[in-house]
Amino acid sequence: LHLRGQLSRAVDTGEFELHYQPLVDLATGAIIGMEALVRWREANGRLISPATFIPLAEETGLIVPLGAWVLREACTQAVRWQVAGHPDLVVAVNVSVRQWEEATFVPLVQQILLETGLSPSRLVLEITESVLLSEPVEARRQAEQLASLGVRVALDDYGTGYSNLSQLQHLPIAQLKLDRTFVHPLPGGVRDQALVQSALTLGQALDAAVVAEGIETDTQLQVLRSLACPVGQGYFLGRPVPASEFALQHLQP
Ligand code: G
Ligand code: G
Ligand code: MN
Ligand code: NA
Repeated sequence: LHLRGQLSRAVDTGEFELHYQPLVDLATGAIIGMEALVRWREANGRLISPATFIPLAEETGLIVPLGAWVLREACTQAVRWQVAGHPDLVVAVNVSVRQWEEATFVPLVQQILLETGLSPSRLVLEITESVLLSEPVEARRQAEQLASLGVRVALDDYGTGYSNLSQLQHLPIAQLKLDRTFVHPLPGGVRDQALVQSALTLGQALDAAVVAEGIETDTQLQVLRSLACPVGQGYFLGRPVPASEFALQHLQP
């Protein structure tokens, strides 16, 4: 109850910041973009993880204004970096079910693209399979609207949800983000690699680039490269860090 009040106030006073984690082309090692991850900086300087406050923000509906702030801030930052000499960077933003189901979600995305000047093709919206659960037809229609704007939709935490292949077949997804539970056991055994391979095959069938999440070791990276996984993310490639640090670590000319 106390946290709820603090969260509500924090949305009003803007106590949030975004950290950015690199998305890497595994064949070349080049940075292709970054995922924006929200953090709550309390007045005392303490950082609170989204794992703590996102569920509460979803419950209370505060995720709607918070999510709009995240989207606007991430697009603004992406344009800054593009203008600073990295025109091809894409920015990935997490969208919760509650936001996705707002009737005004697509117009909001359009408005933020217009305001910030970010090219629609440089924005990736990460949704989870849970958006398919309650309103699969509506989810598909909305994903098609976004795709027709040129915005790309990624399926986050792939492999942990309940979507079936026929639902995925009709969803215009540009990226399949393979959950880190499939990356963690690598090199593992034949079965572990076969699961990753099956996600890569599915990605090809759906014309969606597979992003391996949670790469923490060089060995995991090498296995994924040998399997020709196109994109990776994880602590071994770069931790989520504030924008200034991201630029120092990853965007040096
Ligand atoms: O960054 P971290 O691993 O602590 O994030 C924990 C969880 O919070 C992840 O599931 C991540 O997707 C989610 N998350 C991080 N930032 C955002 C955000 O801006 N919006 C939403 N909806 N979820 C986020
Ligand atoms: O649910 P989603 O995939 O958006 O979650 C992203 C979260 O995963 C972020 O909170 C980020 O901090 C976390 N994360 C990113 N890279 C790694 C990693 O290599 N290992 C682990 N355990 N978590 C990671
Ligand atoms: Mn994500
Ligand atoms: Na994930």
